[in-house]
Amino acid sequence: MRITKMLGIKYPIFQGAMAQIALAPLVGAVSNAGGLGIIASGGFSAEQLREEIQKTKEITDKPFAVNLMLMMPNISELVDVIIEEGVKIVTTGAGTPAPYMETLKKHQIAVIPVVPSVKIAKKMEALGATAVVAEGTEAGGHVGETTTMSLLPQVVDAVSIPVIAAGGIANGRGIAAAYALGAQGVQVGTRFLTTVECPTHDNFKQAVVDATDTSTIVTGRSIGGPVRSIKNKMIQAYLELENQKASRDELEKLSLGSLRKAVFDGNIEEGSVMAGQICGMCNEITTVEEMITTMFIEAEEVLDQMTHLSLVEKELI
Ligand code: TUI
Repeated sequence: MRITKMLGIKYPIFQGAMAQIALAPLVGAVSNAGGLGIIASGGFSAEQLREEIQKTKEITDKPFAVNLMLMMPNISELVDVIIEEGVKIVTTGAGTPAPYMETLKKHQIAVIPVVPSVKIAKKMEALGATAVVAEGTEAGGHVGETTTMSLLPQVVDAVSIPVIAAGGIANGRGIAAAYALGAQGVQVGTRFLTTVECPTHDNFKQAVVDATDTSTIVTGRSIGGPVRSIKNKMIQAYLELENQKASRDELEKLSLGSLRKAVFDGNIEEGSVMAGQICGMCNEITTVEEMITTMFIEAEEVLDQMTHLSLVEKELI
C-alpha cells in the first residue's frame, strides 16, 4: 500500500521534526495543506508534549505525527503521552526505537524511523517499522555519512517497506529525483524554515534565505555527534576547539543552549542555525500551502517531461 493511503495524507511529504521549530503552528499548517506535520518532542517534558499535541489538534483535524529524538532521557514518558493523546504516527531519530516498539505497535501506532544506513534500515524493518525515512548527509542537524543519492536506492533495494527520501530536497525536481530512486515520498526540513508559518526569529529565516550551497558544515564528529549547520562565529570557534582536540565538556559548553539562541533570540552568529545543504535554494518565504502545492505541481511537470523525453529518444514521437 502507498504511504499516503497508509497514513491518510494527500501528498507524500513529511515535515522534518526540527527541534524547537516543529511546533503546533507549523505542524498544523503542514497537515492542513495535505502533508504530514510532525511535532519535534526533543527537549520537551511530558506535559509540554501533551500541550503541543493538544494545540495541534485545535489547528488541524488531519493526521499528524510526533518525533522521538532518541538521545533524550525521558522517552518512555513521552511514549505514554503519545498513547494517551491518541497520536497514530511516530517518527524516530538519532537512535533505535527498539525498547518502545512493542508498546507503540500494541496501540496500532505506525512507527517510521529515520535511518542513515542500509544496515539500520534492515534492522528497523525487522523490528516491525511501518516505513523508513532514508536521510542523506545533506540534511540539517544530526546526520550520517552517506549522501541521499547513494543511500536512497540502496535502502529501497534492501527493504520491502515504503521508503521516504530525506536530505537535499526542497522543490519538485527533488521530489521527482526521489521517485526515480525508488522513494514513495519525501521528508523536507530546510525548505520549511522559509515559510510564513515557521515560528523562528526572522533573523533565522533570513540566514537560510541568504545561505548558498557551501554555507553549511558538519561539526561534532570528534565526539560522535555530527551536526550540520550554517557556518557562523560559534561554528568557527567550535571547529577550532575540535582541531585542538578539546574535550566533550568544553565543546558542549560552547553549544549549550545555542539552538534556542538562534531560533528564539535571532542571534545567528552565536547560536546554532541547523540547516541542510539545499539551503542555497531556499530563497523565498511562502506559506506552507503554497510551498507544498507548488512542489507537487513542479514534480508532476518534471516527471511528464521525463516521459516525453524518453518517448522522443525511442523515436516514438
Ligand atoms: O535526528 C536527526 N536529526 C537531528 S536530531 C537533532 S537534536 C540535536 N540537537 C543538538 C545536538 C544534536 C542533536 C538535530 N537533528 N535525524 C535523524 C537521524 N537519525 N539521523 C541519523 C539518525 C540515526 C543515527 C543512528 C538513526 C539511528 C541510528 O542508530 C540506530 C541503531 O540501531 O544503531
